[in-house]
Amino acid sequence: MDKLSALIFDVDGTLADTERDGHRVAFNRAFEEAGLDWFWDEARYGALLRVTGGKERIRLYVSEDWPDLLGAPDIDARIRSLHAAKTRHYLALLEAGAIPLRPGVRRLLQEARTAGLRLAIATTTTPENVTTLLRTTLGTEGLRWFEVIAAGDIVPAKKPAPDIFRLALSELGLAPTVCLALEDSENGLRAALGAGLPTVVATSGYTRDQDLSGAVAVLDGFGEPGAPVTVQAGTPPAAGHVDVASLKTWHRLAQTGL
Ligand code: XBP
Ligand code: MG
Repeated sequence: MDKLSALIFDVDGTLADTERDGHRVAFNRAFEEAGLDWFWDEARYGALLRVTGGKERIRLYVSEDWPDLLGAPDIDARIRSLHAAKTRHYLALLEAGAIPLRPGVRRLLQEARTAGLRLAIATTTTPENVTTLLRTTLGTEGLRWFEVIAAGDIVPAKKPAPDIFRLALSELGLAPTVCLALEDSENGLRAALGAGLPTVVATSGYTRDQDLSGAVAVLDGFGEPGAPVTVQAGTPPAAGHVDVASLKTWHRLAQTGL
């Protein structure tokens, strides 16, 4: 049976609950700055989240609400420009400390490093969003905890395609059987499973009602000592919160079913 060697983390919704009060707010600020009367409320953003990638999400919105714009000769450039502005606003939110790590994430990362587990990231979001989130929450030292950061447009197909997880595995030089993916959403779970990765899902505000079948465990977060997680599917963590021992148990169960 293969020993667990590495954890591959998703970012948005997994390391931090970034969507409702982070990315969504940044999109709306970019629209306002561009003089557009576009506004994504929480419910609409939740629906648009079915598409990963900020530029792809803007295009989906345009196709639904402003379909005539899709034919404009400069539509690609306008989407890129809007998304660049959105990223600027999102980075400003991160620098202001507006987006903390989810409870238990810092503890779990430190425990994983102490246990000698290698750490990587596989995310759809823009690379600078990742490095800035890590730096503003874990410091420049924390940024170095991750050997691989696979992010954004670096792959042709975004989640639920497995490309970004396959890239992370390739850069780690590891087989999926010695790794565990940590995700928050159905798109992310499908991507990780597509890459052959056993996957633990910590649902976030927008994802707890999604189809998360195939995950080795589905929880409402990572928990902390004294603040146990609620288990939606799979074997509950013995300690009540996610720790390295529970990750190793889930990894073994994914391989043996026992
Ligand atoms: C989540 C996404 C990203 C973010 C927005 O990525 O789908 O598109 O919503 O970031 P993941 P960008 O869950 O894989 O971390 O605007 O930079 O795409
Ligand atoms: Mg996610």
